[in-house]
Amino acid sequence: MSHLKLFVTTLKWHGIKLLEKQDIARRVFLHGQRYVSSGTSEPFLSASNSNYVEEMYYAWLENPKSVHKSWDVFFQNANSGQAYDPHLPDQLERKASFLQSHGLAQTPGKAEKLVEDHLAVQSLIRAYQVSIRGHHVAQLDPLGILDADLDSFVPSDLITTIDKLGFYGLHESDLDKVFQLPTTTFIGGSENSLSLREIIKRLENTYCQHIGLEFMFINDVEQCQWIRQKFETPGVMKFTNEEKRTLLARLVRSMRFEDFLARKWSSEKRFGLEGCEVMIPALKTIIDKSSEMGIEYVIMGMPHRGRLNVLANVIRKELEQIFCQFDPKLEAADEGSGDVKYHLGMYHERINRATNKKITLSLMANPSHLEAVDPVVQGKTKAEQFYRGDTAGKKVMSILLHGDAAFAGQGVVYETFHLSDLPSYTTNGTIHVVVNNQIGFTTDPRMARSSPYPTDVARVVNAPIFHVNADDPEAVMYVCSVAAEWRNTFNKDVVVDLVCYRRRGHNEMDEPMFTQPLMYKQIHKQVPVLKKYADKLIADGTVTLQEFEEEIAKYDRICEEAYTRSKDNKILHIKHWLDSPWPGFFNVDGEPKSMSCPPTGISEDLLTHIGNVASSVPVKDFKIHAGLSRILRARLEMTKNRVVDWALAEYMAFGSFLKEGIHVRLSGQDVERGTFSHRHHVLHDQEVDKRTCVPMNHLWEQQAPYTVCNSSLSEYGVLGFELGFAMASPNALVCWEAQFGDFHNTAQCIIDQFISSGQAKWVRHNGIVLLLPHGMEGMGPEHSSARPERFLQMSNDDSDAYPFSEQFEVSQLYECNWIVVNCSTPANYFHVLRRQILLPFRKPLIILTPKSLLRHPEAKSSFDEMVSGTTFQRVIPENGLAAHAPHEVKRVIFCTGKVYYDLVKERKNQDLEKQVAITRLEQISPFPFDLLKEELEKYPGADLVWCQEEHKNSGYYDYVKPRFRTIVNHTRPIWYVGREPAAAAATGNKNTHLVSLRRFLDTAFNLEAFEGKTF
Ligand SMILES: Cc1ncc(C[n+]2csc(CCOP(=O)(O)OP(=O)(O)O)c2C)c(N)n1
Ligand SMILES: [Mg+2]
Repeated sequence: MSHLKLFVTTLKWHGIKLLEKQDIARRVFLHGQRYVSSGTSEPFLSASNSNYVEEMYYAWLENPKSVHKSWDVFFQNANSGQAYDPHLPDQLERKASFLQSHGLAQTPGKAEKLVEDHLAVQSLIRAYQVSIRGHHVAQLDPLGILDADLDSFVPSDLITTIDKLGFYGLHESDLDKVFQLPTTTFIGGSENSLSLREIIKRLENTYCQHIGLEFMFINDVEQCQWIRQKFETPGVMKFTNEEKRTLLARLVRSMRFEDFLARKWSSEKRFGLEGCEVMIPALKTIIDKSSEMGIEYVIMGMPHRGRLNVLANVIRKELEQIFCQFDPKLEAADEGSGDVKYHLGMYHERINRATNKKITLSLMANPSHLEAVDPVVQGKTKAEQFYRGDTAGKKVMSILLHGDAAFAGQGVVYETFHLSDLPSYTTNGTIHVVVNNQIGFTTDPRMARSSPYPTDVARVVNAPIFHVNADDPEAVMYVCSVAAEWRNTFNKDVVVDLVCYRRRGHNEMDEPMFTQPLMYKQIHKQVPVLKKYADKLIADGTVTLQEFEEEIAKYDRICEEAYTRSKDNKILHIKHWLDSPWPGFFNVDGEPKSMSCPPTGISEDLLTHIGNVASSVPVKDFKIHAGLSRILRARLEMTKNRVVDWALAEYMAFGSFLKEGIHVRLSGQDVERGTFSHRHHVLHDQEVDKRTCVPMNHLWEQQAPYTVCNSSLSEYGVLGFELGFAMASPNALVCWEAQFGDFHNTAQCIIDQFISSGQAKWVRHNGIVLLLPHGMEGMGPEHSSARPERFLQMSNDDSDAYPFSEQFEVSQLYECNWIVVNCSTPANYFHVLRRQILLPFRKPLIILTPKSLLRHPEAKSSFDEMVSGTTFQRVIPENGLAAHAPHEVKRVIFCTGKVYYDLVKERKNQDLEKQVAITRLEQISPFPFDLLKEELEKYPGADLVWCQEEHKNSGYYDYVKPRFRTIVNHTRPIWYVGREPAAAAATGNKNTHLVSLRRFLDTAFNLEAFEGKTF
């Protein structure tokens, strides 16, 4: 407003007399997107039909680039408060003389009033449109007791009563005056002008009824215009009788399903949807509309509320499968923990009745942890798009459902939104549906968030937000269909906020009156939406009472019949609830096709070829940095010498997969170069901005694609995303790398709830690889430990038993929940990556990766260790002098990872190579009982030591100790050598670090250290 006033004042001040009514009509208020198309090409003083300051000003406000540069400069000056900028009067004077020379000078008072009135009307229109305006007074709450935005304030510039006209300098007498409408509104439909009375009426209709729109923060004129057109155009919300009847039938299903469950299992938790039954037709509308526009696959993620209803009435899971879940005697057919019924996923292909097209629907299984599934859904969606070549998201899309409290409170929502527009993470628009029942468990919104709406987080990505009163089913359907169109048109996220209520307590056992007495008094009086809508349709003759009752009876019958059938179901097959089947990967019973793994080595030719490409710049006229040239030369040299370092070993593994048609994706913070500047998978032209080259994608003419992508600075969101990506196909190696291993703890929920336990809960395999840089190198409490102890503690292999079987190595991997490795050689890193795909099943793989070893001269491997026939070594036994005379060996030190190199050096320094054997544990979990047993038995006279550089209460000790003791049948001790227990993962003092290293190395080679000690 202040800017407008400034312009009006300034115009007056210079005595500009302009614009008679007809000219305004003709020249100024022509409809269409004039300022976008012509405003950009017409300079400040030559505009013939865009010479209206205010309109340009609005256009400029929305997008400075949409107006000519001269306007831009003009408004910038004005906007920065330079009302008396010497240039401003000049410009206006020049403009005035232009207008006069074009015969636009008019009687002063009249013209000024006219301009002011038109400006006022435009301001008024904008006030309704702009965020925190119209939706502020919209009647969004079906209960009518709370303001959906936690604010009872009505903006003073909204005309909700006629006396507010004064705010704009308008009077009641102006109400019947006709005003030209600006191009930024569509309330006129085909008319260009309307009376002020009609303008207000239509604005209130659009913005202040059951739909509240937030979109004016979007700085894209086209998108704003699109939304205005969709909602402002008179008569847009008309439904045919057929559509109304379908809507009613869907509401019947939604409501009667909940009623049925309540009747049959009145004391069972189900997190009913009562109070938001409209969600079912809402989702169906989104799906119908999207299917109509070409979508073939919809992937959904949702919390507890209404989940069973979605399974029954959206995905169309057989009702008996749902009902039998309520039987406490149902036996589980599958191994693992299983999960409660409102967490299970589902995958279903069917014909969409509205469009007669095939559609696949998948609801992802999820844990209780609210919103954790969001990035997982996005990752899976991205993968499904990727494998279909659906780069624009026209075939596959995701829908995410949220609770109001969780949407506002959980940070992963924000992290997920920030992935939405990143090239390697975008799903080309997600439709978010919020079940905004204005409560979270027992907590009031006023205590649950600091933002006006639960949906404000979506504003960070400029997603439009459509609030809608859930007791107005037609408004909801309209909003949902616009949301689907929006996604299809702009491929951006959109939020539908279903403002509703929760008819019962948090779950069916809860008493809500303890904490929300007034709200629930109102809720108890609330007429169910189905009744309200049915009454309306019966009253207007769309359906008869009899038809309505028949619809209800029909669905009730369907439920009853399914209920009877459900009693025959005695066994629960969680496999029937898989959200991501992998056709052809397992045998018909869902079991692995074998229990063996072929050797993981590759031919020498392949190694050489990959090494050569990894050392080259495979595109012409591409100038790389001199430092990088040196690195590539060193790679070439290594390839010639048939050796690899860590980075080259990784190259070999990834490259070999690409040849075999296995897609490889590496994601995480700064992974393209590598945190430690060792990887360099993306080359950057030093002379052409943003020109890059990924040599890995130039290995063969026919190869699978390699995706390497720096992620946003998120762990929870990005790891969840990659986990979801890995779910889509078993034929891909999907790796997530933490910047430093310890940062994985901000993604702990994904690790605990999905990666560690996902298969046990949901019989769903996942082969994701976590690369966690780890090592105690004096870098301080952080940047040191990837916390291997946490992964090991969650490993499910039994410390007290090792069931040997024929194919122990592979079957042990099959039984475990994940694999934890710490490789000490590049070759072994290569093999473990290769094994990940060559196994006949998928398991998450946690790799503790090195930092200083990346450049350690000893940490290199020969091609001999990687060629065909070679395999991953779970244990690398001592093979030096000690191994040749094992009976003389006094001590065997078992260790893992980098400390091996410190130990070998120290042993040499102390000349103890005959007395001390050092054996490396490369696969820590599942524990290689078989190999270690052999190794232990080889040195009968030696004492056994576990040495680690981590503190005693961290690292591996607590995991390996009971397992070693099991192997020796508790007859021999396994002594600990390493750092003392500590609260912080590492010291921040370099000297303390070195002193403690010295101390434990001394103990490791002090052959009397444990003499006389008992265990
Ligand atoms: C991360 C997480 N924290 C806490 C909980 C416990 N919890 C379960 S439901 C719930 C309230 C959810 O409120 P809202 O998101 O509004 O969904 P509603 O139940 O109202 O549909 C809470 C706090 C949880 N499941 N997940
Ligand atoms: Mg809620």
